[in-house]
Amino acid sequence: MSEELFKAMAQSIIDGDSEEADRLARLAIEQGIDPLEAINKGFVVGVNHVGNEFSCGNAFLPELVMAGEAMKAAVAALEPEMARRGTAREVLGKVVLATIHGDIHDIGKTLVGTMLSAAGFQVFDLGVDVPVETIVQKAREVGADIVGVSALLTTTMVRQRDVVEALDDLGMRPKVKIMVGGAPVTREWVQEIGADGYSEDAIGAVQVARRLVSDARATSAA
Ligand code: B1M
Repeated sequence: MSEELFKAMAQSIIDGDSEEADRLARLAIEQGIDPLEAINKGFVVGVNHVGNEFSCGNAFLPELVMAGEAMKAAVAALEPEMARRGTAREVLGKVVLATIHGDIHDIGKTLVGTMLSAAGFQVFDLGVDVPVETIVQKAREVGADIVGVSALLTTTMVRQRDVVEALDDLGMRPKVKIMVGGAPVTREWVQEIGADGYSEDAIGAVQVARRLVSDARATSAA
């Protein structure tokens, strides 16, 4: 039963049908399906398909845009349920989160923010296309434990390094930890730029954030 629903979810994204994606997301909640399972086994399968078709030249920008809109509609419908399922209520730490300058992909970043909030982090989501200076200023203003930088393009991923360098130059590290993510980001890239953590998905991002906060507290206590 769920398998059919997951297939329909993927198809709604491929069709760029936001209304259907929203309907199926709400149906999943009614049926007690874990919202993250709906995203990963259903909607993401569709968006990855469209992404692959776009890379091969079989799909074009309008299809990519419509798939993105449908994906956002699905995630927006599932978000309240994801937040409701979060159990930890104490504030685990402060996270300043952004998609880096030049990049307007926000679906994955928003998902990461939702999961971090649900887990008990206080998240300051600065949105998309955010300059390095704005990220750094906000981190200073709120006393962030973690700065999270998302990038979906190989051309914008390089700016994650600028955030690392800016926080280094201002002497804000190692107290402030840096987590990076996004489809092109790899473990090797994280090591190369000297960031503190990385995750391939939103659930992993919560685990990494927990570890980084406990490392930061251990550093300050030493
Ligand atoms: Co864009 N796009 N896009 N796009 N788009 C990609 C990224 C691309 C891989 C498609 C392709 O060619 N196969 C390609 C990049 C190629 C490259 O750089 N190597 C691409 C391109 C080329 C472009 C444009 C340049 C197209 C053009 O204009 N010619 C343009 C760039 C615009 C810009 O940013 N300046 C563009 C535009 C768009 C849309 C606006 C149409 C739309 C975005 C809508 C939106 O976000 N509001 C869009 C979409 C939808 C995609 C794909 C199809 C899907 C992205 C997505 O939402 N995935 C994408 C192909 C793909 O990735 N399959 C593609 C679902 C989401 C849940 O996953 O974002 O990976 P993801 O997030 C995951 C993890 O990465 C991780 O956790 C998330 C949840 O599991 N994660 C983090 C993400 N951030 C994290 C941060 C963390 C930790 C983990 O810590 C801080």
